[in-house]
Amino acid sequence: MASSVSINEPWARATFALAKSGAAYFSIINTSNHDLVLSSVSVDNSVAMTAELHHTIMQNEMMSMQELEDGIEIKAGSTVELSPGGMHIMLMGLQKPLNKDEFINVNLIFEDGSQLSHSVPVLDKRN
Ligand SMILES: [Cu+2]
Repeated sequence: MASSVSINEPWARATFALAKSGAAYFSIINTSNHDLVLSSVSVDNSVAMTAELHHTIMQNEMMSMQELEDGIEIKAGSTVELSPGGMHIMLMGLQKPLNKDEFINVNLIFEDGSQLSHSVPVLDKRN
């Protein structure tokens, strides 16, 4: 259940004016005694066309990103960190740039159907 999840240090990276995609990060803590799966994420259409769960992989010595189609598992009592160079929320088809000090609302959808909406500040930082 989303009620047994807490989100720590959420942030989205500020983008340049014509950016078509952006990324958001946070730590997700499962305070329950059973495993949870974050299946998908969504944002309002006024922010971006779609949001996906991604991870970063090395492919032919190149960094590339892949969608996590099975979602992200958070084991009972554990924390999973989404961070630059690792797992992240990919915002695709940005409707406007992500400007520093703005907030976007990210909706997390879990395998059991429960949802959690969280406000994510846009920060201008490198990592
Ligand atoms: Cu990505």
